[in-house]
Amino acid sequence: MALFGLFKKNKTENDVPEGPGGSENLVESGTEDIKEAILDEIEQEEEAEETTVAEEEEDENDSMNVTGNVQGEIREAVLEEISSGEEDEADTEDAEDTDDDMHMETMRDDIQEAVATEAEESEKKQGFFRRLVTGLTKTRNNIASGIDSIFSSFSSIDEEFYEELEEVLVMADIGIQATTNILDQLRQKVKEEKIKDVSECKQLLINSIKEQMRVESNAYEFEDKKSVVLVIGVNGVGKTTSIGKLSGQLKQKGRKVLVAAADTFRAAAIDQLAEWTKRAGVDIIAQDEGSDAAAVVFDALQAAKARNTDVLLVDTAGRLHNKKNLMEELKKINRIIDREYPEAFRETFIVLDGTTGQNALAQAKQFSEVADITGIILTKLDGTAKGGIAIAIQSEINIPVKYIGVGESIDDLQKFNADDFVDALFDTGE
Ligand SMILES: Nc1nc2c(ncn2[C@@H]2O[C@H](COP(=O)(O)OP(=O)(O)OP(=O)(O)O)[C@@H](O)[C@H]2O)c(=O)[nH]1
Ligand SMILES: [Mg+2]
Repeated sequence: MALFGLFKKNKTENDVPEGPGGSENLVESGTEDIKEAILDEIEQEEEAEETTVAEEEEDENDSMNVTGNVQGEIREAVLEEISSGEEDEADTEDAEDTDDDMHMETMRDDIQEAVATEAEESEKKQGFFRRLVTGLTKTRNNIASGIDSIFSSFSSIDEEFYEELEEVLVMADIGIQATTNILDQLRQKVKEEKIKDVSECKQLLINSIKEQMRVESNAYEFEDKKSVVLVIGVNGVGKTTSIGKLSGQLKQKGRKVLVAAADTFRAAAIDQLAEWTKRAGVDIIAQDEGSDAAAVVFDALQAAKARNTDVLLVDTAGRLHNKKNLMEELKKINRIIDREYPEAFRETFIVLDGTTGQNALAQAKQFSEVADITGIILTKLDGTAKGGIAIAIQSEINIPVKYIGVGESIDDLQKFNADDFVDALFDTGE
């Protein structure tokens, strides 16, 4: 891979770029050269790989027997055992075959494990909801207390009532457009259902917000396909952390995960990702600091195909939409994925920092002009007063929020659930 060395930048302590500004230099020269060179490389690599692919695939197939579908099979077997467990147990007592005894022992262990896992999962879910409720405390104070005071001070549903509601929703960062949608729907329902009582209106309002935010059921298709997930966004929003968390969760689900360290600007960025992948127990493809990001992606794509990877997660450097060269780099990465792995299922997640409110909305709009964004990861919802932004994002740019971050540990990235979110926001106690 000496070729890629050509594009490495020799750095001193002082010229390590801090962010998008400094990093532009890395891609200024040689975009086309790299592309051409990569094409040349493909041919050579393919020849070399043909021999290794076969070997690796064999290995991978073996390991898939352990890590791939087998968890689901164990679960099914365990569930079957649970229903017929007692009968089988009686049989085992009579049987003299020690193999059967051992088999039952294993199955009993599996059952215990499954029960423990269920309990753990339910506890985790409750834990998550509690975290969400806590994380949304400030937002809730913004929205719910304002709404409560409107509902307690108005006795009839009139124009002034709607105006006050509008003000509270806009103040909580829900945004003008989302607020208008929510209130239009509310007005319509109030009319249709001939509602006169203000108190009956509150649940309608909550439902109307939930409707705005519902995520399509096929939103997580990528988890079960051979997929490439590109993760983009501005500096410090939580891209690397979210990839770390997601890789751990996918691995726990039995998926074969590979992570590409395509943020090559700082050694620290690569180290940070390596640390997460170590914790998650997944593989990483990385090159030295200063390497061409597209080359890392290229390598990762080859590795993903050769290793029969299920999900390839690509971490990228933080970039501002107005940094032309960085946006070009992003387009190039996209092209390489399209060309090298056209059959892969594609996801492009933009990570947005929930604490930045309307700014996050602007970022999503700007990035969607250069990338085909398929989902949003909204981070740092723990401890922000601006959680209403999730609602604004959903309705204003029509890109679903697929994950939310409510803390820094591996379980703190959760699939977005509109009902949970709005319940936590209004703390309806349901
Ligand atoms: N409280 C909280 N902190 C978070 C969350 N997600 C990320 N962080 C923190 O935000 C900081 C930045 O996260 P990174 O993952 O490094 O962000 P990044 O987008 O990769 O940053 P660059 O690579 O510099 O562009 C870290 O300290 C994370 O621990 C979250 O959901 N909640
Ligand atoms: Mg990062």
